Amino acid sequence: MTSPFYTIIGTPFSTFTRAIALRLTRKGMPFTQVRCVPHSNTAYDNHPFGFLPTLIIHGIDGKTINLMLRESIAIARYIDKVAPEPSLHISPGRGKAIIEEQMWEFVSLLSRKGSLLGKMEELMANEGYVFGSKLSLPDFFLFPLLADLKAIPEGELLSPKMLNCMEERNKMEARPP
Ligand SMILES: N[C@@H](CCC(=O)N[C@@H](CS)C(=O)NCC(=O)O)C(=O)O
Repeated sequence: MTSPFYTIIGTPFSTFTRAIALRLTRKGMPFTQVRCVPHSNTAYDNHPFGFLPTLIIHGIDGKTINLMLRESIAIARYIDKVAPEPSLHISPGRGKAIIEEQMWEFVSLLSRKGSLLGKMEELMANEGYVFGSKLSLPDFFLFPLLADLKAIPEGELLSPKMLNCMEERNKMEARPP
């Protein structure tokens, strides 16, 4: 058996790490995970600020490289490049999306101020997923955040739209990629 080509550095409790792990799983890309908390020695060994996650790409074009890739958006873009299918990009003209860049815009805003869920909600469609009735990349960033909130008392304040989004996520996890 060949070893997985990728390693994720980060505890599964990290929302950003979970977003990336979910994405790799959805794309059928095997990986190993080194569990560590932010600002631990392992985190600093792999990230200049000691943040999570880092994706270690062990090989490219048959050459061993062990490249460390940081920043969830950069990692998500790399995953999409090497595994374009199943596509998780939004389709302009379908659902709420007009141009594809809105997908990266949503993820970037969420990464900076994910706590302002009310504001994020204003950008979302009304049919289950972030951009409409089709699962797309931003959902992978939103779901771990909602799951964390659901687990604490503040979760009671989640709006019907966000709860619906959680519901869709549960359905997604119940079916194969
Ligand atoms: N911009 C980074 C943010 C990652 C991030 O904030 N990760 C959290 C863990 S979920 C972290 O390491 N926080 C440490 C800190 O803020 O000091 C990314 O997109 O990967």
